[in-house]
Amino acid sequence: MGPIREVFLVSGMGCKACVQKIEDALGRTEGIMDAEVDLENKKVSVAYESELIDAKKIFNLVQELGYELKKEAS
Ligand SMILES: [Cu+2]
Repeated sequence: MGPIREVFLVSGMGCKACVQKIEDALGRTEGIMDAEVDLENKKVSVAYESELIDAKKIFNLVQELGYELKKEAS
């Protein structure tokens, strides 16, 4: 299986420094190929290898930074 891309809602972000913090932390994490934060819409798009990392770990990681992730309502 290749990487999957998922979009999550992020709460608690206020500025570009928040965006940078989240993108840096996710970008350094094994299994995550790419993370792009959309500050205006409070979303983060994450491409990850599901064999190496799962959504729960990504949630925890972002929570440790002081933000809250949620699954996007579909
Ligand atoms: Cu900020």
